[in-house]
Amino acid sequence: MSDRFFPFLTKPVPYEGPDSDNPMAFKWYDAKRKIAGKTMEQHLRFAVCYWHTFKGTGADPFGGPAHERPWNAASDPLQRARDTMDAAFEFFRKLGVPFWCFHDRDIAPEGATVSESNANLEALVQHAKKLQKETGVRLLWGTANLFSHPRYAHGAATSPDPLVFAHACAQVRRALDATVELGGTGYVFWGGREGYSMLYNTDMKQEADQFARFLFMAHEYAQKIGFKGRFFIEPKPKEPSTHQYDYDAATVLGFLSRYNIDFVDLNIENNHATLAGHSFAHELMVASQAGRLGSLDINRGNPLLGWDTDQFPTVLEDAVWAMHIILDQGGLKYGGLNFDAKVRRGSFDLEDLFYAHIGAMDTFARALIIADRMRKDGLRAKWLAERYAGWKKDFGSKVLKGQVTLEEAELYAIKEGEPKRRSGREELFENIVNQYLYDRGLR
Ligand code: XUL
Ligand code: CO
Repeated sequence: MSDRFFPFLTKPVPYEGPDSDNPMAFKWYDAKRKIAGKTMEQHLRFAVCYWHTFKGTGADPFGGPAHERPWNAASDPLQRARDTMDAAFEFFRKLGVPFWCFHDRDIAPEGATVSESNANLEALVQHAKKLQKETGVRLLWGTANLFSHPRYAHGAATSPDPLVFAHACAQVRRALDATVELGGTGYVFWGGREGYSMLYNTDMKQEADQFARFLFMAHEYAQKIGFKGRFFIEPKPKEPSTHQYDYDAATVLGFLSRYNIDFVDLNIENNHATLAGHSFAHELMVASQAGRLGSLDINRGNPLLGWDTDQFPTVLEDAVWAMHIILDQGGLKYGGLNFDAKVRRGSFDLEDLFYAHIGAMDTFARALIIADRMRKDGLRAKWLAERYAGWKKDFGSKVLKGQVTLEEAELYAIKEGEPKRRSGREELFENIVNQYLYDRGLR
């Protein structure tokens, strides 16, 4: 493998441990280190996202592209796509991540017709296949970009125009082909423009029916071509639509049960959780408790800005919650931790791409160590057992078994009198958690 795009790094990023001052080394992520019976690599299943890291330009509503990338030099769009992919695999290998994720239009340019777009995609999928073989890097999940093209202005699967729906089907069909061809274990549906901005011109029930149908059609096709992975819906409350249909985890779970869809799990993103007015932990917990937490997009928002800033995740406590919940549910079988994050407009050096990923991987590796230790010490399990102890015995357990009527419950209340009040101990628990995060020097 060449050093064509990142010549400043001729070897993969090494693990040097928490005392290292080398910015191009891991302090916590030690891929082969075993924690709770599996290696860090197996637990964390890191994936680099293609769109932000290789297609991101630093553009924002106030200014156009600000990042010059050497892989964008060729004038022919297909050559540019191949160069970008070569750069991406050089980066994956040097960073030492096992997986990557893409949208169809990230890896291959849109053509003038559906057939031309399909041919472009197929050419780049074959290139990716070769690079995957050379590097050992695998595909975590694929998806289709159903939001950038002007035809999707009123939505894709939820468009009022069935021909737009057909175009969305065409893209998903080929993106599924690409995912299967590259061995991906997940396929993501992020709502994009599936939502609305005014009710005078929107029939919500009609659009929900369309979206459900779309999922059934995609599922049927995926079965036909031998897809062995899972579908994931990625909730987001707003942006670009004023009201996105996949608002949050609870809304998506409600939609799935309303249409009896059992073949879709959730891909939870931190910044989408905070846009919905939730914490990352809340969304992860809602999905996990329903048995539907499939994958995570790890990034973070900025509490001072109200939009999807997609910053790299560096907040340890968020990461500890994520790893705690993942360990509690026995891991992520089909999904992983995808960096849906971009470097800031002012961070335009190629080195910044490495610093961003290294810091985020270290944050989650450290979180894994801490969450494992908290679980081994039985911290949350003990707190929950004490708090809900009443539901395990006598009256409580009978209620849960459906053996108590409303009148019998009243009799019990009369007989027992006022309940003994118990403190929730929030401040104490915060102190103990802080000891794990900062004081105990867990390594
Ligand atoms: C947009 C977003 C997407 C999805 C994939 O907010 O998160 O990049 O992750 O379409
Ligand atoms: Co995302």
